[in-house]
Amino acid sequence: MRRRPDFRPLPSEITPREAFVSRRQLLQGALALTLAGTGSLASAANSLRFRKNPVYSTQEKVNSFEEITTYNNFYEFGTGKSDPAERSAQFRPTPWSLTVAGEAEVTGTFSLEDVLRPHALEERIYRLRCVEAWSMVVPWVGVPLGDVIKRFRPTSRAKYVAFKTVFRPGEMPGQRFPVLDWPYVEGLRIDEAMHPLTILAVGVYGEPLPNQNGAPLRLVVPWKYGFKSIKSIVELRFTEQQPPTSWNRSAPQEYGFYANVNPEVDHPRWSQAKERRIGTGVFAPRVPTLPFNGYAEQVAGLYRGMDLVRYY
Ligand SMILES: Nc1nc2c(c(=O)[nH]1)N[C@H]1C(S)=C(S)[C@@H](COP(=O)(O)O)O[C@H]1N2
Ligand SMILES: [Mo]
Repeated sequence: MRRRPDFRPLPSEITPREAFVSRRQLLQGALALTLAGTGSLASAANSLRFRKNPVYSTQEKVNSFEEITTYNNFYEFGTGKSDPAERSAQFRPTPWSLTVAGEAEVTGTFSLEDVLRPHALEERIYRLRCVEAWSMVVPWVGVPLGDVIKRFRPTSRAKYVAFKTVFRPGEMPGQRFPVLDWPYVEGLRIDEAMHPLTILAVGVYGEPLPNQNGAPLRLVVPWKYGFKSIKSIVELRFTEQQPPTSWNRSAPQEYGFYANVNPEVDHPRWSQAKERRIGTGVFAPRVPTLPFNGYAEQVAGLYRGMDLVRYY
């Protein structure tokens, strides 16, 4: 793993050797307890250690692991909802590295372990609202993106963060066809990226992300349509200009840069006013979609004074 000499952990991240050893022992003990306590079917080797974050979690009924991992959008593995689960077995999410570039004091390529080590994992239950008008409730495990970003010390010129998905046509059969301009790219304004609701997810249902959900590292921005939550991220770049995004490039009149969930702004080909919650059955009534996907209280302030019809 290449590691640029200018990447030094902050003093608070340095763990004395003894503390590290005892923490590891503690971790093993806690893991056994977690498994005994929840009766989880997951093997000890696969389970993540995290704390639940009720403050940032919805009380709604979570979707099943089966629903969350078999009804996906991940065009790198095909455009059908079951393609990602059926066609991602060849994908190898370990080892993984993340390149950090652009307007920041700390840049370079880092192992995912180095990126995550100082951060405590949290479980957050968020609604996911796809632009195709279906939704799910997902127990993600991850870390606030803002906490990770701070360690790279973005400069005052960093107005946006651009994200890039891995390009591996050998392992991702969908990338052999020009469905989108690969690799998939996305972006956030820096204040959106720093917002405490925005997370980098590494797991779901207490286990590392399955390939179809964006292993080993994906973005989750709960007040935006699902396509902003880019999967299998390999690069994070701080930019002064608004970066291009895959769906905006492919159909600019249908998909904007902001993509905030907005029941009042319809997709040109269908309404965004209601949604179908996956798992409630085809005859279940559609439920109204909430502004900012129900997170308006927390995030509406980011867009004060902006015309959200123009900036869709
Ligand atoms: N790289 C990449 N990321 C992606 C997509 C994709 O096709 N490629 N689809 C997006 C869309 S449209 C949605 S709705 C969510 C779906 O996430 P899930 O499959 O974990 O529910 O992933 C998003 N992230
Ligand atoms: Mo989506």
